[in-house]
Amino acid sequence: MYKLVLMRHGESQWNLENRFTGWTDVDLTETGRQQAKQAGELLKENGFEFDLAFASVLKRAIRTLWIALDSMDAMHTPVGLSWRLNERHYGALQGLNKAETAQKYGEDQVLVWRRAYAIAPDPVAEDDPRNPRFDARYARVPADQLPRTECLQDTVARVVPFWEESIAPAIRSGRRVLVTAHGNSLRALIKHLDGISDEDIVHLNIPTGQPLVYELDENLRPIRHYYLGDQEAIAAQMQAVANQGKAQ
Ligand code: DG2
Repeated sequence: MYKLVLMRHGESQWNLENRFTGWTDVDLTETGRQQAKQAGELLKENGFEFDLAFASVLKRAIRTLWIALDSMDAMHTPVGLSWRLNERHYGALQGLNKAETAQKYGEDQVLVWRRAYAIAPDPVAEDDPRNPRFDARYARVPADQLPRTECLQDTVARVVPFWEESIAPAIRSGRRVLVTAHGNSLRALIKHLDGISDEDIVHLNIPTGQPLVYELDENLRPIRHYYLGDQEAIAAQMQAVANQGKAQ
């Protein structure tokens, strides 16, 4: 049996301000840094050690990983960064406040934009500074793969190849792997791992800074999964994520 740990980054500045973030490279808040530290401590207390870690190329995920590894006294852990683990590109919504957007367009529309599997928000314009083609870190990504908006289906389409080509082979070779990424890039990966339907994935919300352990069989099929830590607090955090799209 293999164990894989998935973790959404700690609270970011735009999580705190309740703004659609996507590929915007915002940093952690002080709370987010504390969450990352506590997550590392929790992993250590529970006997977890890692041979390899992966993160997106966004600093909220990278810093979460650094802080968690630091608090495990494991900063020597090799790290692989990939744009494929980036958050879903939230298109023209990036930067807008989620509650204000719900007041303007209605909660149902915001739920569609946040959670519908195959409906993407409007894209940013070709010359919009939020277009990733202006960001040097994506210079080597083929232009036709760089998104100007994404739905979860699009995110699945770029996350799953990274799972197949990088994460899964590492696990199969016996390496103990930690992945720090984002609410929606992790929802994409979990949808694939657990075979969750397009309808049911709508209800999955991932809390910030909480290690999620997946036990996998020899074919890397999930046997069970569980969050480490205070289960009531985690359930409340998941509900709070769901509520971020409410008008109030
Ligand atoms: C959030 C997820 O991403 O937002 O892009 O706003 O995980 O990087 O903080 P993260 C964003 P929701 O889809 O939950 O609204």
